[in-house]
Amino acid sequence: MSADTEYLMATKLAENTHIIVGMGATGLSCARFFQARKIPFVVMDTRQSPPNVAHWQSIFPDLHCLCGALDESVLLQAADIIVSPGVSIDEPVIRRAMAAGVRVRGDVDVFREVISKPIVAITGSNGKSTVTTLLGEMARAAGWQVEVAGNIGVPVLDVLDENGQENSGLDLYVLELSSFQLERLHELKAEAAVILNISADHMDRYSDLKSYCLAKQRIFSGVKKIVFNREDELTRPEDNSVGEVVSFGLDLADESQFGLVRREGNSYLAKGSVELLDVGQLRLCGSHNIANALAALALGECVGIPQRAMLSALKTFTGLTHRCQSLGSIHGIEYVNDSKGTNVGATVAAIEGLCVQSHRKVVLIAGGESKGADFSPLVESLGKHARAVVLLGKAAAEIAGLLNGKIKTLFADSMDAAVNTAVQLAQTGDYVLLSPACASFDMFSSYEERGRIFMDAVSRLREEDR
Ligand code: UMA
Ligand code: ADP
Repeated sequence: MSADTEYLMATKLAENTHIIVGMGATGLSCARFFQARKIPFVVMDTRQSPPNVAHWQSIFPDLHCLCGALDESVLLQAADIIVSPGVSIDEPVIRRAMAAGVRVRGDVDVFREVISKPIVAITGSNGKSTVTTLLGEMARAAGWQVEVAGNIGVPVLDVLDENGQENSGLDLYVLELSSFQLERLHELKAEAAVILNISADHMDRYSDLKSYCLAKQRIFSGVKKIVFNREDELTRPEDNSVGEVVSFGLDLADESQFGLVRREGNSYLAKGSVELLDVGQLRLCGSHNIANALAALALGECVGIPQRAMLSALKTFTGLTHRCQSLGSIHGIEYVNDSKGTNVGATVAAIEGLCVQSHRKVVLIAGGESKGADFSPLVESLGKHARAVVLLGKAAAEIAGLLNGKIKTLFADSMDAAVNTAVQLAQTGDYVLLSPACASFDMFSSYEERGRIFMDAVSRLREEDR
């Protein structure tokens, strides 16, 4: 038993002590916030040796932390338990604390309580970071002061000042929220919110798609204006009585809704039949990104960002690294890094976004940690567009089993080997696409590292060619 465990088990927690569960980025932002506001806290982590204890101790020398299995007797003494997204609130000890009347919530709830400026909230299975960043750029193009935070990598409490207060000059928060963050959120009261799309993800954390959708729907709690994807029923608000509603989709839209107008072989982003921007002027690629652009336009309009600024941002926004990022061509084969394709829906969108209009073929590099996914939609899409598939990581055998010899399939034990194999299989005009449909943690520290290793391998191919 560690000294801290003894201390905490022997001592009654001081009144109003908050417990932070999780020593990741979220936990750290909560600790900084409580310290700034002089609120007593202790921290717990279910891991025996969380990676950054020393870093915490350097910031909070008097820190009390408890690592390993969560201690119910300590949890029951808390004024409030703030649970990081990586820990399920369905953990039996956490459920029992809730049943005993202890408030259990997430960092976004704490944040909501102390801020007053408008929030635009974005969730969905895919496209969240793209739309969040794009909307932030649109607001900046209009000269607004905006904070972009949430699942995108900046914990929401980290955008407050050193006293844990809101910046008074701010115009808008743009928040990317995951199902993990939403499931423990009480009332967000966003000015505008969207569920971009739903496809199965995190099925190792949810009992079924319904409970995953229910978590996503919480984004609409107390919202003023809702944006939904009219081509995806699961993105509609379940509660019909909620605020104003506007939709987006890749079809021709009714008046006041966002869609596409097709005229003389060109497509235009449009509101109803009013053309706003030639799709050819977008720097983003793939039809899924056209949907992302329309969603951002709809959200921006909900909060009053001037249209001219939004269109100007759309013309310059090149997208985020590791998301359908073209690395250029070598001998007529185009290399695309979509390492952020971490679920089946994302990879299907990447393949279809690249191949449907262009009629080009793809050699896909996929595989990794499956998160309990059903790969059958991927197999269907590969049937239409794949030249070959190169598989790596834990899910490789499962995906190969489903492909069942219908498409040429090879295995690789490293990213370098996967790229070298893909080059051999690709023909002029093809894409070599890294879009794993899986998380990266079985072989890499993150999707970023996986993407960087892919990019390095492609750079080496280019150098060898010189
Ligand atoms: N963990 C434990 N025990 C604990 C605490 C954490 O085992 O007590 C593990 C988790 O299972 C996870 C890891 O530690 O494997 C990190 O979890 P965390 O909750 O400490 O994560 P943070 O560092 O706080 O980062 C979280 C989000 N992480 C997760 O949801 C897993 C980050 O999203 C987010 O950017 C950050 O808060 C700021 O809001 C990452 C993510 O992977 C990018 N999100 C998922 C996704 O996009 O699919 C939902
Ligand atoms: P998220 O933050 O939800 O993971 P990103 O914007 O980071 O979303 O994109 C991740 C991946 O999801 C991309 O690499 C692409 O493969 C896919 N994607 C992006 N936008 C969409 C969309 N609107 N529909 C389906 N898939 C998408």
